[in-house]
This record gives sequence, C-alpha cells and structure tokens, in this order.
Amino acid sequence: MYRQPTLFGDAPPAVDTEFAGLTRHDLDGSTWIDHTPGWLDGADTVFDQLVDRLDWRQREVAMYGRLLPEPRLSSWWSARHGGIPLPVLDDIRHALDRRYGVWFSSIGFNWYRTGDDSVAWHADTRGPPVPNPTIAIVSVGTPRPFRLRPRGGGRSHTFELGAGDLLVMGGACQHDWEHAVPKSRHCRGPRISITYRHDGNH
Ligand SMILES: O=C(O)CCC(=O)C(=O)O
Repeated sequence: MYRQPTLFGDAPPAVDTEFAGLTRHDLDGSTWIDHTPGWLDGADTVFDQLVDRLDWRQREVAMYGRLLPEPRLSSWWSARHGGIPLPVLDDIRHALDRRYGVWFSSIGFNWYRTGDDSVAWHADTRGPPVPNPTIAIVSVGTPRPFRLRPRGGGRSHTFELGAGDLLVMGGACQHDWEHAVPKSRHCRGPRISITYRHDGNH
C-alpha cells in the first residue's frame, strides 16, 4: 500500500479549534455542508495509527439475493465502549461537540484501500431516528471526491476531500440528499474516512 506523503502530514496530530478555513455551502435552503480544508494537522500520522490500531473488517451486504463483500474495510467505535483508540479522536470529538452543539457518540471508519473501493449512494439513516442529524467526516490519506445529490437523483455536488479536511453535513441532508464516494480510476492510494455521528440522546 503506497500512501503519498501530505504537507504537514507527519506533524503531531491537532485540530484547528477556531475552524478558520470553514466555508458553509447552502445546497437548497434547508441543507448545508461545511467544508474546512486542512482542519486536522498530522493527517498521515493519524492514517498510519488508524491502520495499525483499529480492528478492520470487510462486512457483507445483501445484494441480488446474495451476500457480497463491501468494497472497503470498516471499523466502529462507540462512546459506550470507552477507551478511544487514538487521543486525537477525542480532541476531534470535543471540537465538533463545541462547534455544532451536539454530542457525537459514535465514530465509523471506512478504509478505501485503492480507487476501486467505494461507498454507493445512501443517506445515513442507521440508528435511532434523529431529526436533521449533523454528521461530520474527517478525511485522511489520498484525496477522494465526495459527492452529494438530491435523494433519488439530480444534479450532484462534488467536494474534493484532501488529507485532514473536515466535511460536515447538516440541516435536512440525511432526509433530502444522498452521498457517495464513487470508485475512481485516477486515485491509486488509500484513504480513511472518520465519521462522527450522534444519537440525539444528549
Ligand atoms: O468515506 C466517506 O467520506 C463517506 C462515509 C459514509 O458515507 C458512511 O460511512 O456512511
């Protein structure tokens, strides 16, 4: 696995608690996307530590009456388990809690090993129903396009997520929009996404 080094990628992991580079994109009056490029310093260090320390699995998904392996590896952490795998994951969580006013109680990890790995169009509707959940994704490793489209189809928006970028989906995004990380012929290196979710109990 070759991961191209990132500028400041081997700095000590730290987040920008001021969110200085944040831009809010209003998609349709009720859905917004916040993109903060380079929000996490030390993205390469975090990538390597996640590869080493998490318990990665290739889950299966039912499709066409068969169980097929998902085209990516996944891992999961919940506040109920305690013992966060990397201290910076807690720093990220607290910075997001303060900024967005919700308590992020779980973290999902996706490891796209090459451009052949992907996640198909979907909205995040797992877990207890939360009206208008805020979902935050930190990207480390090779840059990949992250796409959003109105639920069921329509003109899509693409955010190029580089190493250390933060993308937050809010408003009606999980009701009215879908997102995907499509396969990419141009992307050869690996990427890990770190996705913070809340269950609405706090
Ligand atoms: O990898 C990403 O940026 C997206 C992850 C995602 O959509 C998910 O885990 O539901």
